[in-house]
Amino acid sequence: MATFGPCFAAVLSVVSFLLVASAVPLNVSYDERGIKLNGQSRIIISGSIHYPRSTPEMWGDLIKKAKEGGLNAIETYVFWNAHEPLYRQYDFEGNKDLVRGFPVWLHNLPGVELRTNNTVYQNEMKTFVTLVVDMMQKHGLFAIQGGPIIVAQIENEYGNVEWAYGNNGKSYINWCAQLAESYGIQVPWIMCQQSDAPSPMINTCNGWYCDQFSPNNPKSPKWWAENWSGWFKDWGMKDPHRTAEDLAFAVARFFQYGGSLQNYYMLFYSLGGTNFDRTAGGPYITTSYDYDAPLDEYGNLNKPKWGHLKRLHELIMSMEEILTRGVKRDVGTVYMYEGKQSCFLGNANQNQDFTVNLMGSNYTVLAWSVSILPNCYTEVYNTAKTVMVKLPNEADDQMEPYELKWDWRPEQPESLHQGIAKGSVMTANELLDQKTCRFEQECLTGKAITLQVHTNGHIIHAFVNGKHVGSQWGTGDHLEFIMEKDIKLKHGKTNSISLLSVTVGLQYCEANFDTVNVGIHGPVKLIGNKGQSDEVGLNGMEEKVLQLDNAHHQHGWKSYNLPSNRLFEWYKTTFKAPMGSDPVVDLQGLGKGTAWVNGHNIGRFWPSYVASEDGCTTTCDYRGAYNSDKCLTNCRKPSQR
Ligand SMILES: *[C@@H]1O[C@H](CO)[C@@H](O)[C@H](O)[C@H]1NC(C)=O
Ligand SMILES: *[C@@H]1O[C@H](CO)[C@@H](O)[C@H](O)[C@H]1NC(C)=O
Ligand SMILES: *[C@@H]1O[C@H](CO)[C@@H](O)[C@H](O)[C@H]1NC(C)=O
Ligand SMILES: CC(=O)N[C@H]1CO[C@H](CO)[C@@H](O)[C@@H]1O
Repeated sequence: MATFGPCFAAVLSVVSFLLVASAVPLNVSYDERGIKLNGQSRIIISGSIHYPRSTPEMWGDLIKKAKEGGLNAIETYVFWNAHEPLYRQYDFEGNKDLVRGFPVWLHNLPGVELRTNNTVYQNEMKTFVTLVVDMMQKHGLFAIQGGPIIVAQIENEYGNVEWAYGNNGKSYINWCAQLAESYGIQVPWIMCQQSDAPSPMINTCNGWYCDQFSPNNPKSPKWWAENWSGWFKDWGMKDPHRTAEDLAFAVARFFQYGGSLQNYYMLFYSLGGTNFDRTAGGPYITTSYDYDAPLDEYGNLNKPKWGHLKRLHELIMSMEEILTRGVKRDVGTVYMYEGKQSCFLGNANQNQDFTVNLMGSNYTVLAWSVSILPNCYTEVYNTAKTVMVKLPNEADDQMEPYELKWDWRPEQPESLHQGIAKGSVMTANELLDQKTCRFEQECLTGKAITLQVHTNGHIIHAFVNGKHVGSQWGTGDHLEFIMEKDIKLKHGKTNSISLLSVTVGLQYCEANFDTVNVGIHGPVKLIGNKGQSDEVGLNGMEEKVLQLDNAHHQHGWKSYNLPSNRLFEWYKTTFKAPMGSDPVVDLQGLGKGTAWVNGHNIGRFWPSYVASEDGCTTTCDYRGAYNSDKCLTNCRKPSQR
């Protein structure tokens, strides 16, 4: 996964913006050293905040915390799927509960091929990007209009998949560049992970470390669009953890070697880091999108990472003039400007500390660290020397836990036939791509046989004549699997086999990702097929059993004989909101499902799926190149509660 990067972003974002607060018109330009605002070189330290995965009430606090943490810009994607859920039906209000990815209608347009030299696709992309650019312009949001947008991005990490499209890919990227330029919005346009970015598009780096990166055009500045502050988490996987020391090392080295704009991905993934409803970061990615970021899923400071980076940001900012205008000497060690000098001492050896002689004095630079000496004499910061911060006692804030009283009702009272949503039935004589549906096979046979189902994931529940016969699911590494169950059929009678296929996030990344089928792709080994029907959703959702205030939907709930370990049950409870500003729902004890609070779908839960027991560490060495398998914790525990 690491080689492709977090390209779940790739398919979603068409344009991304960096924001700084300003009220007067700003002329944004750049040279090889960096961005210039009204002709003055600036350092930009930015964080990613994605609006659809949070509530607007949280935004102010998050931006404030970003600023307190020493950032001076915010980056966000614009989510095509959220804003155009249906063809030509735009929605720019509130946050939407959509499957992440291009809008599904796009995939269904006749003759379309996504992200390549295809006129059907290009017309749609142009329509949408133009809509967004016009909207920004209308509200005066570009810097030249006195607004906060200083950088825009077109496409995302296309360089990773371009090879698969051959000459058409190249031609597409040139078309993207022309489209971007055609708007004349007077902010620099970037393309991240695009080593052949056509001028004046600025190719930027995404990755764990970007110090050795150089843009393809010598006139482009060195920008780091996605510095991965951690890594995402899969269901059933352990917790990845990137240390504050290593993250600070990567950031300091980037600036040491002449970087001038960098963006944390994610400072805070999507304001709360939560994939609400049926959205997901990609196949099998958890509801939580914490990313081990400096601000955690709930917007709380992730210490000591937060404080350690805040000090670094403030220091880098204080050296802004010398870093953006100074003369560089000794491969990034010394920066000199107007008689002043600043120094960086870096040590990328992961085992040995080095003693460096700088202007007559000896300095010890710890392994895998960078020391910053703003006046070249006094070390004021070293990336490996974190200041430990004692966490406030969270328990003080909390109410005494008390037992909740639950009501329940079954999803399928008699048989699965009646239990599925009736409003959305399709029939076909072949297996369909089941991006979100259930399908059922009717067969006419009379003996005990083995049911064999080949599926592309992610979860299968099998029923024979309305009775559950088994369930199976893939793991993060093996989403495709074959389910085999010995079943008994009724002799001489019509038997029904129902397979409920569940997906946990769709493909987002590889070339032609939209053509990857999801769910049961077959063969389903049974003879005498009489067609199938595909149906979407659950009865309870159709009936809006979740609307607590609707008396009409109160019937059917029981408060006695609470069932556990059973499939297809609805559970509900009412409770007093706990004290404190950030209450958290802990669904430990439940199996797998989706939860609503006051009618809002807060996403999937799956605490019964625990991570395997090996591979965790109790200590974490920050030294050495980070990857997503390093410093894992949470073995034998649910990946998310
Ligand atoms: C913007 O700044 C650049 C670089 O300083 C300069 O070349 C250009 O003329 C300025 N444009 C406007 C419209 O002021
Ligand atoms: C791109 O598409 C256009 C129109 O369909 C076609 O004329 C052109 O040859 C294509 N470019 C490449 C490189 O295949
Ligand atoms: C610095 O270290 C070198 C090598 O160990 C030593 O010869 C020199 O005397 C030291 N200089 C100072 C100022 O301590
Ligand atoms: C995962 C990833 O994209 N890593 C890249 C980080 O940056 C370095 C230097 O530019 C690249 O070589 C890596 O491929």
